[in-house]
Amino acid sequence: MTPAYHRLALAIATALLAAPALAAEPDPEQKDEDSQATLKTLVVTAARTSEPLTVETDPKAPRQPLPAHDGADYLKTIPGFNVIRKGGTDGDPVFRGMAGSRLNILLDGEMLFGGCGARMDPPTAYVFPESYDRITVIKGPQTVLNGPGNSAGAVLFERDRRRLGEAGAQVTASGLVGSFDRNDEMVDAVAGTPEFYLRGTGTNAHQGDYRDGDGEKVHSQYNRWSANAAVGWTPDENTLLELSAGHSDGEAAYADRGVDGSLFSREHTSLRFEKENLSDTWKKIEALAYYNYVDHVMDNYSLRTPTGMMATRMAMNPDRETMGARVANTLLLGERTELVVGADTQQNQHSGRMTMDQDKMRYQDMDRVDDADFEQVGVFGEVTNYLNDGQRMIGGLRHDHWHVEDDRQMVMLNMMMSAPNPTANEEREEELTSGFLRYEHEIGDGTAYAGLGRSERFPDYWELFAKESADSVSAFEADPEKTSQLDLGYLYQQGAWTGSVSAFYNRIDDYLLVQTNVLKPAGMMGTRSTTITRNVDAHSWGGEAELAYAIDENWTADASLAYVRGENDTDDVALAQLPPLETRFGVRYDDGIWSYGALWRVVAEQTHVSINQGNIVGQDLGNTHGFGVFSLHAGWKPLPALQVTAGIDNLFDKTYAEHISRSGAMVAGFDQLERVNEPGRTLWLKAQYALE
Ligand SMILES: [Cu+2]
Repeated sequence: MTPAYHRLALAIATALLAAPALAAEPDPEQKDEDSQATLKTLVVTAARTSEPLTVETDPKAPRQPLPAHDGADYLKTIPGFNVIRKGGTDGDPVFRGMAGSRLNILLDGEMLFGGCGARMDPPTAYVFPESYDRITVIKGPQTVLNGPGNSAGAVLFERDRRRLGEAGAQVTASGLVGSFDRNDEMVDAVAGTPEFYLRGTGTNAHQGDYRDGDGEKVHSQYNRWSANAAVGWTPDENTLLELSAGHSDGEAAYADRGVDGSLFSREHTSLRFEKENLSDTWKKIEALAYYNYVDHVMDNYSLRTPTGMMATRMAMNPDRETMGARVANTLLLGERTELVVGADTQQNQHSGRMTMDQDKMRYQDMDRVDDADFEQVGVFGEVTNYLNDGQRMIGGLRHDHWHVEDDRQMVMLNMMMSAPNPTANEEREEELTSGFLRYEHEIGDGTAYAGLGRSERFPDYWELFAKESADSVSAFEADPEKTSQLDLGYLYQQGAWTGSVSAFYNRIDDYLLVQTNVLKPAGMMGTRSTTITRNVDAHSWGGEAELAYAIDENWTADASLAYVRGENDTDDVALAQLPPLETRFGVRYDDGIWSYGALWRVVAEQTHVSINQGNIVGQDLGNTHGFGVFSLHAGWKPLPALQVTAGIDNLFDKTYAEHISRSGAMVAGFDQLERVNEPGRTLWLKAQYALE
């Protein structure tokens, strides 16, 4: 579907779905409650920790700074998160300095892996946040319910599903305009009866090339759209069966490399079944089966002009097909003990094809060649035991079986050279165990917790297939990474004060380090430079702290801090790609109708670096200076269901780059940047409407 066609389809869908909504007679009490739930926070500047290790945030709420319409940028308002910037969108989320598959990203329970060997499409590149109802972050290896390997944490993008109280419809719509030709549109509509519902969601987002504080243009334009439909059957209060399907696509310019993304297509289908209160003991069963297909094209001609060494039109077209399923049962074992027990599995197949001259040989006419096949089956159990009203013990254990096949006959050493794959057709199996135990205690007006967790993470596609090893052109034999972590924290709420501290210390055995600019002998050619994966031992520690104070009924002040420090113990150097100390100060006025506020984000210098070392997304480039960014926002809520917000991000037009962002590439028509700079002064205006 072309974007124009898509926008038309979106407009028609809105009109059709809005019609019954206007006719439906809403229950005034319910309306009020729901509208408040939908449009509660005016502008999110720092999402708060709600319970031990958990941060929940509403993706439909406006946030500052204005995020790109993708999953990674929305996480930036959560202390501890950073994004490795590559261009205008599709950045990689990093939590406490941990990137890639150290952070499990689940889309309504589905596992999704990008196709790009050069990591242009992290899972969050396929997320359209406003089409979800909730983003939840669970810090640390302190749950086993959300798939294998979440050593740094899990991020859940979720939609609410509930039985409609009466026949009718609910529509939420929003529109946003901003600097650099930015415009976003979203509509999310549910219509039905108590027995059946139909939900349709559509999003569209566009941004032109932004300018940094110096007025320098950054190659960063993008277009993204998504369409989702779900049909649900809810025969009674306790039962839900839903079939959903969706398609999304986009294109994005990259400032950090020689190609852009001209296709980010995702097609998915899922079937889910949920039943509650099956018996006094069996409280719930959830079952999910899903299919995800990701098709990605990167080229040097769709969004730029091929020049220099790469003057021919080149394209690469990887894809990945993922199928998965999950079942979980919640059992009440006695009055004080709850057990969640289940299993999950996923299988994914990756393939690729490429052309060095699209004019002579189109990639579309070539066969796709399989290179990697992953299979994982896991079983898990998590117990919560309420010792008494103020004390809980929570523990979990999971076991994963992995089977991976190396389908590559040849390994590409660079665009021109390839070598026979020494691990061609090899298979490997791995049995991995993860678990945790946590104690939570309510003391006075607060909750304290301490947890010990261990996560065994199987290497991902990028570590295993997209890199070489130190002594071979294949890294297929890299060892799994083992993280042992202590999590400590305290949440506090009394009178006008709210606060929390989450701290961690970990030891990581066989940390999968990715190192660039490694020289290897190349026969007649002398040496060549390559990127390798190797296992090292490491440790890291740090945490986040948040404090908010309600000055009076309308005024609130808040502050947050995030810090992480780590060492690569094998090489006795800094653990690379760690963001520097970051603080945020906010002040806000909100009388229910009018609101305004300010955000001052201050980031320290970072000198604790290891050049050329890092993760599957980025490597350290060197030290960075600190910076401060000041932003203002305002909101108006004339009706419970209507809200208009606006903001000026980076008011003083500061030129700066995040420490972990990628280095700038040579792009014809653009100045090369040392790092991909963040946008300069950005104005935005957003309107949201919730109709029942
Ligand atoms: Cu790519």
